[in-house]
Amino acid sequence: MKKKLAVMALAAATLSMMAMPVYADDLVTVGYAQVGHESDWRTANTQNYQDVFSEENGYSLDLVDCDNDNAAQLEAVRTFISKDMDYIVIAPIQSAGWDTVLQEAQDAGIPVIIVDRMVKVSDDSLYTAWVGSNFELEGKKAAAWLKAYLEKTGRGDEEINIVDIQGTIGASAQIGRTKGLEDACKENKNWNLLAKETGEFTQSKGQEVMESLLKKHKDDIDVVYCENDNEAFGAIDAITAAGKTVGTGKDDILVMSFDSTKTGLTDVKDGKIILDTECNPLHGPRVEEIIKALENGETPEKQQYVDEEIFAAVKDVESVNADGKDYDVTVVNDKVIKGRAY
Ligand code: GZL
Ligand code: ZN
Repeated sequence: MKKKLAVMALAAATLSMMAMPVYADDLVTVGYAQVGHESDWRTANTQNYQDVFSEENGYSLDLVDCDNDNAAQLEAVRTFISKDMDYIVIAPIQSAGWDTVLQEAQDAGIPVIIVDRMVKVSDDSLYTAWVGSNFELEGKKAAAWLKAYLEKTGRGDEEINIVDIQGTIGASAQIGRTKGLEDACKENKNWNLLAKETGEFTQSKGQEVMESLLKKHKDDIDVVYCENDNEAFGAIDAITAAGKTVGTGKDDILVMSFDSTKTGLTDVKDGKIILDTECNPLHGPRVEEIIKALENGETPEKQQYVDEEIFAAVKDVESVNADGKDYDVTVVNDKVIKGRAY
């Protein structure tokens, strides 16, 4: 009887040990220097990292919202270094200016994973891996769609006046999307790029810039190329407030956008945005795979691009070709929006 009691006591003690909360020193500590909270895309990206790098998944996530402020972002990274975090993740507001602090992280022996946008560094051994989007390809896809759409609707030879509401200047997302459009304007002699102005990836700035462009270019604007959905929302408000129409027809201003957030795709379904090129914010799981590989002493892939589609309000163009690859165009309806994760 005594022996049985002893066994039961041991079992109870073992069970209670297993139920013990995971102590901080068991968690993998991750510092994430996040761009800010400027857009719906950014909100989805932040939520995704909080979902993936949770305590129950074995992580302690220190996410700092740097509010689009470069100095604050460098400071956040230096704080992570002083806290000796296991991993540092950076979504760089700007591409430039990273060599020094990345060297400091390397000297401290902390692997750095760059996500979303890219850094321009003298030596890419300064970061361990990168997961993000090919922004120039996004721009090429959007421009290829516009060319096909104009041809399909009998406007292939028409003079087309375009304004570019750019993202945050110096962000690789802005650099790539602007380049995709500029190169297409060089190729298509009848496309005129009337203006490029930053909308900071925000709705309020997008509206402000659109208002000033309408004052300056009056009825001459045919296409507004917004480098993210929040700018497009602002531009649409400005266009309609000026008594003009957005849409898909010859007399409408055609609004193009990037991100393909649910709100953006709702405007596509309603015909207010004619084309929305996806930029996928949900790369938390890819980053977790990289961290798991590093935890196991493996070497992760240096660069990983996320997969991205294109969404249209009209069915005239079924697919586009960019960088030698064909991309199907998805016409947006309620079912498409219901199936979207962000
Ligand atoms: C792109 C990302 C951009 C989004 C914007 O990967 O960096 O920043 O397109 C966000 O919505 O502000
Ligand atoms: Zn703010």
